[in-house]
Amino acid sequence: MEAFIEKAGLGDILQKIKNEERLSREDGIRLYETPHLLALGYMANLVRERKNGNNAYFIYNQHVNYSNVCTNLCKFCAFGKEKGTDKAYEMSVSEAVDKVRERLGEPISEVHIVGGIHPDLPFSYYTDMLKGIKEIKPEMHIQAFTCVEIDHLAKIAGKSVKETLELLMEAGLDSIPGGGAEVFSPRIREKTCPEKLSGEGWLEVAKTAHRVGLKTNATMLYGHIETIEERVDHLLALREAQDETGGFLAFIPLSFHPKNTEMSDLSRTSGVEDLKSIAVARCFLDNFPHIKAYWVMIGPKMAQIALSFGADDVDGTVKEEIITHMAGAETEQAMAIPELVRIIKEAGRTPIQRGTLYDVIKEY
Ligand code: V47
Repeated sequence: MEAFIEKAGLGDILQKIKNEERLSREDGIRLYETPHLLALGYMANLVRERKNGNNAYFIYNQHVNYSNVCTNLCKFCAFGKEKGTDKAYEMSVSEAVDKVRERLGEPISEVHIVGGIHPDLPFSYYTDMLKGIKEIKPEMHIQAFTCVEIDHLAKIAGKSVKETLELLMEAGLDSIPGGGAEVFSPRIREKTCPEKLSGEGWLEVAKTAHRVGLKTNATMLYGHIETIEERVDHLLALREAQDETGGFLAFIPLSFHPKNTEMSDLSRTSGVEDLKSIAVARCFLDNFPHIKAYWVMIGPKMAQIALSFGADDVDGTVKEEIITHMAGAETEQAMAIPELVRIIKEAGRTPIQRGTLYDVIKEY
């Protein structure tokens, strides 16, 4: 394989990876551009096994999308709806808490809560939801509100982001999911989500969260109108932020789903693009402990193969995924643990059921 990588013109990058040297922006671009998928995968796997051995993580989690009402109405999103329109919905605090109550009998360790940028729900709605969940299940880890939502919550609370995060933590917030990052490039944001918090703003919220002791994830929405350079710049910005704070747990590339969006003329991402996004991220983000292949977006079969291309996590049981399914995902809305264990074992990896912070709950 190493002779093959040499022949593919990537020998210098292989050397850097073996020596644990940091890749440059130019290296990142070359990795995205290479047609030699196996060469890229081999290098990503070296990093993956160095960092995570043969472990492949999953989590017993549940998603709750409390409302799709959104003032941002991003062009790539099929989930967000204007308030008062046909398909707009919002749960009351007790309806959101009931979503957790309905499944109290299951050993779910994490609830993942996100919604749109709602124009008039008060700050107390969010803190009451967190408190309500902790009241009925104190041990539940609450991973909630993207950096974009946190920025909005600070505005409605009339407080700084730091103070807002502290209030949310007091109410029960344990960590922050990686959504809303999209592509940090101002060009892409201007064209696809002009109303949304800027890339710089997103990174500032994430770093503030890290400084008050919250772990967060990071994502990148790929496969629409972004260039390879813009993808690498996104990874660079994340790597720099991680150097500063060390608070990111996992990076999750999100494959663009065009159906029912204003960008529905675009195609779905290909398998090669999906694997490249995982593998380049694994090679480039040398300071991120985990790379997640989100089976809901790329399908369980691709997530399984991704475990040999840099990924060490496939997300989890999920249940009731809405955001990707509104945009045409054909995957299931949930996966049971025996199925997650089976696909991981068949990939030759050791299935580890984890908690949110990658604490080991059970090895299979
Ligand atoms: O914030 C929106 C993206 C995100 C589309 O942190 C779309 O562990 C594809 O962030 N096609 C929500 N993507 C999902 C997300 C996530 C999922 C799983 C785990 C974690 C984690 C985070 O999905 C949104 C947005 O960036 N998105 N529309 C679309 N049409």
